[in-house]
Amino acid sequence: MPEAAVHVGSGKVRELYELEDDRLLLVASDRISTFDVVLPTEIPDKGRVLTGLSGFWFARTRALVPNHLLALRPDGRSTECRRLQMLPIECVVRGYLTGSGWKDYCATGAVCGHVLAEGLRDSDQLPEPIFTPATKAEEGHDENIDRERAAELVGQERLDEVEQTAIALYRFASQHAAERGILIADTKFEFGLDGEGRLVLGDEAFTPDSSRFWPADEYESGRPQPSFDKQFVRDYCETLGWDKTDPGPELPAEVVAGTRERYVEAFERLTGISFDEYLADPQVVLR
Ligand code: Q0N
Repeated sequence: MPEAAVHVGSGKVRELYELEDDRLLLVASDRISTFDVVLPTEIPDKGRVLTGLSGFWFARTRALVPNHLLALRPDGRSTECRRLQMLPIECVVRGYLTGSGWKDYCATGAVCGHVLAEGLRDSDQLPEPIFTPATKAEEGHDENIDRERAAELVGQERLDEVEQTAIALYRFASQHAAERGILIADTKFEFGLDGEGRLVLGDEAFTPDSSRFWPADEYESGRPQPSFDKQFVRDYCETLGWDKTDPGPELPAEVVAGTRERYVEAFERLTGISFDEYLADPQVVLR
């Protein structure tokens, strides 16, 4: 990256820089967050795992919707992207009832205007995946909104297109993942528009940071599920009596090593490619 690269955005664990010719560089760090707090200890190669997975999915979903990916850099953690005009909503698809969807259902019987059957339990699979948009919060939590509010933000026609596209993406990836022992409970997309007003998938796609991955062999509805990737970190944090406010705790070496292994395992199961091969040449995920 050039020395004086203009920084155009940052997430908790990723950074976005300007490149020439209306391109951006998205760089995934090895930072990890839990309970919404970024921890002081990094997970080696986490950013590479997420970048490789995202590239894998972008390459395989191009027929469903074009995406912003232009190139993966040899470092395995940096993606050159097309600069888009981003839509002002978070596009969430849920195949299972958990997290804020479960909370909203318990309080109202509905999630983002989808009225669901009575008597559903924590982590139940939904009969059909549902599109549950949210606003982009600068600070704190995104707020779930109904489709009426989302249509005010992006227009009804565009919203219909986004909903159809997001559900199709979720169906494709969740089926692929389930065949490999990973349930994708829900996932978040960010879409933008290109210069011709075409819908384009941006950000990252179907990574463990943008989705909830659950180990299929441990799935049991009626209770919260273990996280495929972050469960060691959560379990360790729960032993400390930490109040889950910033700053978070340092992680011991065995928790770091076990967590790195889980990220690499998710990568290898989902892509069918060895992570060492990815490190040697990140392009392997695009073929
Ligand atoms: C953009 N964000 C959201 C990455 C995600 N292709 C793009 N063109 C224009 N803007 C964006 C993208 C993308 N992706 C997306 N902000 C700007 C959040 N960021 C935070 C930093 O890490």
